[in-house]
Amino acid sequence: MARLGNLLAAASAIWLGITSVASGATVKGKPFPDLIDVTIDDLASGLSSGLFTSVDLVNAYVARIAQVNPILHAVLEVNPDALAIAADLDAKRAAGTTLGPLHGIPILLKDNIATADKMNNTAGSFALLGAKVPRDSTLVAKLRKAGAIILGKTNLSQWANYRSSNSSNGWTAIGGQTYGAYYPNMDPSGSSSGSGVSSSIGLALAALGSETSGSIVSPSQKGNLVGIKPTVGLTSRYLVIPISSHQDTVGPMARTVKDAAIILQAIAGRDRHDNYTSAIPFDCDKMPDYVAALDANGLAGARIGVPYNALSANGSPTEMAAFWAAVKTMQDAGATIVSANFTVPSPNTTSIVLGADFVSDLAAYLSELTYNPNNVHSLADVRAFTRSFPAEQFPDRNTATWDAALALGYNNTDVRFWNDLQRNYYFGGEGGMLGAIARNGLDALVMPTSQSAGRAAVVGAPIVTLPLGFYPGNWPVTRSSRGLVTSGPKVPFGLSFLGAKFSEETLLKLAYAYEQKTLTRVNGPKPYIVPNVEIGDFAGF
Ligand SMILES: *[C@@H]1O[C@H](CO)[C@@H](O)[C@H](O)[C@H]1NC(C)=O
Ligand SMILES: *[C@@H]1O[C@H](CO)[C@@H](O)[C@H](O)[C@H]1NC(C)=O
Ligand SMILES: *[C@@H]1O[C@H](CO)[C@@H](O)[C@H](O)[C@H]1NC(C)=O
Ligand SMILES: *[C@@H]1O[C@H](CO)[C@@H](O)[C@H](O)[C@H]1NC(C)=O
Ligand SMILES: *[C@@H]1O[C@H](CO)[C@@H](O)[C@H](O)[C@H]1NC(C)=O
Ligand SMILES: *[C@@H]1O[C@H](CO)[C@@H](O)[C@H](O)[C@H]1NC(C)=O
Ligand SMILES: CC(=O)N[C@H]1CO[C@H](CO)[C@@H](O)[C@@H]1O
Repeated sequence: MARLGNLLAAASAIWLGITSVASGATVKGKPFPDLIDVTIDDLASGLSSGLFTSVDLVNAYVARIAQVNPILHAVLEVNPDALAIAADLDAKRAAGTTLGPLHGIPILLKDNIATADKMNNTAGSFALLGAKVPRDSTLVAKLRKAGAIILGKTNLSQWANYRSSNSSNGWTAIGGQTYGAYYPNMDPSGSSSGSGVSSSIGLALAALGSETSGSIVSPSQKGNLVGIKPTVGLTSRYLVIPISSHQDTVGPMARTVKDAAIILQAIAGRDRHDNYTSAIPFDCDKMPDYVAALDANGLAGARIGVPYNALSANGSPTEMAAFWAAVKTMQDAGATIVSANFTVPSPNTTSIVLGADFVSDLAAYLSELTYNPNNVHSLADVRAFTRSFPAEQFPDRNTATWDAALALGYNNTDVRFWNDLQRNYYFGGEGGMLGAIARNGLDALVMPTSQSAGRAAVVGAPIVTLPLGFYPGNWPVTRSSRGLVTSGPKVPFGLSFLGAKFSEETLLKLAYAYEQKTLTRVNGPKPYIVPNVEIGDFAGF
């Protein structure tokens, strides 16, 4: 039973704008980490020792969502079956069965990853509200098999930021505007906005996001998080609302490298429903062990490249100073730092690949629906719906991205698409990061996360981002066109390790070593808004 007084006190503290960081939390009198800091290992040991149950955990997370969602709009839906699933997993555990490393652990999903249950999968659009899929997305099936509780769906930039040229990060017609937790009215970045915010303040253990170009790494950095943007094809996209089959990928957004690695392990692997997964170079039953790869001394002997000529001359001096300090930290930890310039320092990244893919890939997703309440079968249908449905806020938020995709007049089966795709592969490959890695025999490249996404995106290569630093407490506030705070006091930024395709094991090893040396997240400033309901408010009553 929730302690109502406690909940109300917490809610009013938040309304008054008081930072309410709980500390020294206990469960049944025993010290236990706050849910903003808790790890999978912490939860697994609390669950297996009987300190609390998954039902307690779901109750605590649902109460936390209720505390902050009226302000942050990070969560779109809570799974109405979450408590029943938790009770079932508690019963299995009591009977001696654990399904896997995520047994009884609540995870949130970006609202473009479909589940065959009572929840919707909308990309934040009323066009898809009420639509049904034939089965769980492969990712979700794998999470359930590992024992995870799908706690709910997170808000996002609508259509994963593939609709409008003048919308805002984290806005959807269904969920409204998501805000980041490190400063009032903060731009959460996107498009996995709600996943980043939820993971940053512990509305679940972690969340999944998706990335076409920057949509995991960018909101991860704004949430002071570890984000893995896997190689395209390492994780299945079946029944994930697409932008681009050539660039889309799904990965974890978590608070520690180890938690992110555990979740990646659960979701990686081949899927006959997604042909790109057949590029996985490992034997089916011999996927890498991403958790065993973690090594606190993993930087010793590593060759790390810095693409000097691809770093932006306009990069923030605060971020760049932190970046060069991080490079020095890696060197001090035994890494060899190599100058690894790109042969094409600033490519023309104007490309029709996403637009042409979207025309084909969206139609393919819609054709999978077993119930399609608004009868949308193509991009043209979705565009017509959006422009005529008032809550979609057209024309204040336009459909310029779709207008351009449709104006192409062709899709990704056309030879003109092939030309552009090859050009992209050159910019990301020989002319960009993959060429620099191969020529210099590197384990990874490093870049500030705000500059890392584009080159990896066009070639489907992986990135692991983790906390690098924060803007100083007296930093002036800057705002985007719709008034969101884009930078300001204590707003976090990240460091990216970029690697060859399917090199996640190496990237995670390096990121873990850097994390353990620096502990930037735990030592840094806390969000301005943190729910203060903890497991102890539920366990033992
Ligand atoms: C999904 O959308 C339908 C239609 O609006 C709504 O009735 C239902 O409550 C939603 N599901 C959840 C879990 O919120
Ligand atoms: C995968 O490729 C095969 C052969 O090209 C094709 O028949 C099949 O439809 C593809 N499957 C998907 C899910 O795209
Ligand atoms: C790499 O690029 C930087 C910046 O453009 C330049 O100063 C440096 O000389 C280049 N290094 C090599 C080895 O070409
Ligand atoms: C950039 O690429 C696009 C797409 O191929 C092309 O239309 C445009 O002319 C190019 N721009 C420049 C400056 O080369
Ligand atoms: C893609 O283009 C081909 C060739 O014009 C066409 O036959 C096909 O219907 C198009 N597919 C979609 C989803 O628009
Ligand atoms: C967004 O763009 C459309 C035109 O494409 C315009 O009508 C609308 O006013 C713009 N909204 C804002 C807030 O600028
Ligand atoms: C779970 C939850 O709080 N959902 C909310 C998402 O945002 C919309 C619009 O702001 C609310 O109506 C929902 O209640």
